[in-house]
Amino acid sequence: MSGNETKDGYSAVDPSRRKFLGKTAMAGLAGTGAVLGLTACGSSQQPGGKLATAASAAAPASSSGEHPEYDVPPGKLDTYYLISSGGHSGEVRILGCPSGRTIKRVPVFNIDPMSGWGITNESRAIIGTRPDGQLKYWTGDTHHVHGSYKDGTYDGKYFWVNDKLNARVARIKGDTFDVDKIIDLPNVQGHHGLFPDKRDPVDASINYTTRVFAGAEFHIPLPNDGRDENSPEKYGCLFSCIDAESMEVRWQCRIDGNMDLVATTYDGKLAASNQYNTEGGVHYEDMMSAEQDSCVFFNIARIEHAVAGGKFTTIGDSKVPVVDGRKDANADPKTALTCYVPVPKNPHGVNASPDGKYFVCSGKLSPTCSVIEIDLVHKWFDGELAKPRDAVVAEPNVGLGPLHTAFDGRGNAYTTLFLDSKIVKWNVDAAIAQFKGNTQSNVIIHTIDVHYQPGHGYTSMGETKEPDGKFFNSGNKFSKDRFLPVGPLHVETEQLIDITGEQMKLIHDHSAAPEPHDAIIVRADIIKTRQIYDLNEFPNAVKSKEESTIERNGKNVHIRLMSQAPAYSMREFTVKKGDIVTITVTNHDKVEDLTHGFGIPKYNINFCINPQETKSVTFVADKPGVFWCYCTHFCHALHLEMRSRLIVEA
Ligand code: K7E
Ligand code: RUQ
Ligand code: CUA
Ligand code: CA
Repeated sequence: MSGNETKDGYSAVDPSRRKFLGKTAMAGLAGTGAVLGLTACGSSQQPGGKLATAASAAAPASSSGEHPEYDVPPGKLDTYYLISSGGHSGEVRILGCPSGRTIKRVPVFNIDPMSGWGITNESRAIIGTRPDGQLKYWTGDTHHVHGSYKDGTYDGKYFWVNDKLNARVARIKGDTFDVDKIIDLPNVQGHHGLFPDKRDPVDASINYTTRVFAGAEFHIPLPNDGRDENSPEKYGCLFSCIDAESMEVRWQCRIDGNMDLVATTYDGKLAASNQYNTEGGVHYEDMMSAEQDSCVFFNIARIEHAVAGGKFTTIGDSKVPVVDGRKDANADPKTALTCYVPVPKNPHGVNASPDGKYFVCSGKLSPTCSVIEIDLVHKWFDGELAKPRDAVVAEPNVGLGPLHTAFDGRGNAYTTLFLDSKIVKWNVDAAIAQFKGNTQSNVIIHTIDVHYQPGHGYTSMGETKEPDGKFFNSGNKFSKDRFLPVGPLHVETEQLIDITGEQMKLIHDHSAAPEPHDAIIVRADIIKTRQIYDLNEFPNAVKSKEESTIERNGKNVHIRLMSQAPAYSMREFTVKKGDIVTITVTNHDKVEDLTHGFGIPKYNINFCINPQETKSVTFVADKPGVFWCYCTHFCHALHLEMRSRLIVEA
């Protein structure tokens, strides 16, 4: 399971920095926790922190009038949407950029009493329920949000987000920013990286997203049925391909090692994932024992050809075809489904350059970024490249703890340095020249302090063919002294950086509730949202006063309501104790933003209904009495008066 067949390329690495992260140094550091920057994070007294603070004082002040291009004064709109994951909050957030203002929190894998996500029948059907009626899951961990593509740029139709915790994929509609589908990935734990394809690998007329790829980070026994927990050879990780429209899992590919993040090429032919645990280790010491891990490439057309030709197995109860992408089964490049490109140990992050030429794998435990040329990977698959490592065309030293890389479209890369608490701007062509032996090549252009320990960084439109090189946002894992303290846990920071010039300029800090990972910055004109819903989209809509009725069928009672400011269509409705009650509400208001709520005291029910939308809830009327159902969302001068009585007879 080791990916260490070659060590070439190391000659280009500055030996002093290499030594710093040599095996012995690493083991020592690991013992103190310093390897992950934990000592630095806990204290603002350490030198790195002080330096960083001093530097920030000299940074341009935000909204001071000095930089009108960053100002979003009252009454003006942001020019970008920043669509961000929310980590273990389970949600996705939408911010305005450059202001950093939060515009919407989209409930995804969590429960949200404001919208009723996880409470209404419709949302519960999307999340999925168990036979006993409980939600299947009400926790999640979102890391990576990516949008659907058309002609190499966002089309604003869909956004997908991963759930690392319960191995799911959710789809968010770009017109309403609601989730419309959630699926489970079979035989996977730790679904981490996610990326849509950008065009079809075979059919040139399909220049838009039709697949979404998902990497699995944790090895599990396949099948994971309790029999093989002590048989390492039975453990494996699967790479999954999901149909972008139907959201069905099309196929999975079993690999050697694990997967972390995912990237896709602009030609649609390849997807890749960085691998930090090619060792297949169970403990972290094992996971960092090898000098090299890899970036595994998937040849999509070949995999789908194998699936069509019946060359697959299935695992456990799952019907999803699984092809074999392990090294032993893919020794001949000309038929291989996968290509494992060695990179220095424990890489984190793989990002596609907007010119379509390169993938950059950040080193994490190595101070390097590995630049992989896509054409050379294609050459390997064609049998014309001696070994996968030859696809690495640069490996510049960029600083300590490189995690994620973004691009400005002018040939420069911006890498987050977790341990150094910096963003480093470096030039890709210069790095390639240096790797070829040009010692005069100036790779590093500028570095800037961020506060503190950045994870992801991403640029405006930087993951499309239309990068505009205006903004870079740094998602920092620790804010320490940047905001008023609120107890032991501090809020996270995001820092917006101007990348239009040679030097980066810090624009402003904004707080970010724990815990965003990755985000994308999408030009505002690409997103086309709707003002109101359409009554006809909802099969259970209560369309008129005549349809607003109470229907009884044995113990099942269906109360069909309309809301229209400032009243519900029935002033009271009576049921009997023990009845199974469904309340459906259609909001007949037609004005955008005229949303009503519906809360039932003591029944733990609360949701809101947007203009022309229909939602329903079902509960057992187990408590007799009078319950004032009231509008929980401020809607009208008579909002407080907007109520009805639920009467439960003993
Ligand atoms: Cu680096 Cu989940 Cu994208 Cu977080 S991962 S930082
Ligand atoms: S009342 S306007 Cu609860 Cu003060 Cu709302
Ligand atoms: Cu209706 Cu508040
Ligand atoms: Ca490793």
